[in-house]
Amino acid sequence: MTDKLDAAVARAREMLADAPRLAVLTGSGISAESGIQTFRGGGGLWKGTPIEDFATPDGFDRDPVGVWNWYAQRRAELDAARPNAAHEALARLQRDVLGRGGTFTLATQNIDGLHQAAGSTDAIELHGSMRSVRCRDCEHRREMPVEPVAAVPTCPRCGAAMRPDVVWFGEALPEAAYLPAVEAVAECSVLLAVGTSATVYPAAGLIEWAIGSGGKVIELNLEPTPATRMAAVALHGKAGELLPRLA
Ligand code: BV8
Ligand code: ZN
Repeated sequence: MTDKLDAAVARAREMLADAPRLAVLTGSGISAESGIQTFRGGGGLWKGTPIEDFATPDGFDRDPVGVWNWYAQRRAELDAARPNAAHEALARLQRDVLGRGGTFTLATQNIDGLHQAAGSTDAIELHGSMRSVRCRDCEHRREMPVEPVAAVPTCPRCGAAMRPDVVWFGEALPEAAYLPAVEAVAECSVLLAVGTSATVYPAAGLIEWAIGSGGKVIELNLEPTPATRMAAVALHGKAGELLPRLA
């Protein structure tokens, strides 16, 4: 570790040690060391198609089996994946903060369920999860892992196509997830942003919201992002190495 990084880790530890209200926002980077591909890591493309075209309602309508099986493949990656030291450190941090009477809110953009597997409780899944599927048209939802199909299942209630229960580009985040996340960052004393490129809204907007509400931001990422300029402390390195030093 460089002295600069050591000093930044020490400052971040101080900020976390007495933060009465802690909010955490994670992105795909926190799962990279579990072997899960980040969007950017995959070059932001899938079959040569930009994610923004593929992970959309139109993308699904154009190629329902293709999109469904893209999620099935990503879910299959999870069978081999385990939470890494970063997920485990956040679960410890939650217990420590709650143990000293503070408040702790974890909002993730990830759909891999690794925070829950590491012991984090009440994790807010801003972009949904791969544990359930829902009807493309009506409210019908079913807890079932997304597995490969030759044809996507149809809704038993209205006959429309079922789809992964995730938030695609151009879709609003579920209020049940977004509102508690907004509330947490509006009240937080510190927001810890880990492994997110801070480019996808409205999730990325939570960082600005924390600043606007007087919260301080600690960013942990391999590289600078648009959020770095807002951070009181920016830690550049791997989440699996740095987070255990903070918690
Ligand atoms: C909405 C789905 C409106 C599940 C995801 C122009 C045209 C069209 C749309 C827009 C536009 N401009 C803005 C928009 C809105 C759009 C948007 O923000 N686009 C961006 C690309 C500009 N947002 C939306 O469409 C949102 N909806 O706006 O709806 C609306 C409103 C009201 C009513 C109706 C409609 C919906 C956004 C949600 C999209 N779904 N996921 C899934 O398939 O996973 S987003 C998806 O990509 C991920 O969830 C992730 O959040 C995002 C970014 O991917 P990555 O960059 O890979 O991941 P991440 O950001 O986490 O970056 C990885 C980081 O980790 C990197 O910085 C890397 O350095 C770091 N890292 C890597 N390894 C490590 C590490 N750090 C530490 N340690 C390591 N080891
Ligand atoms: Zn239906």
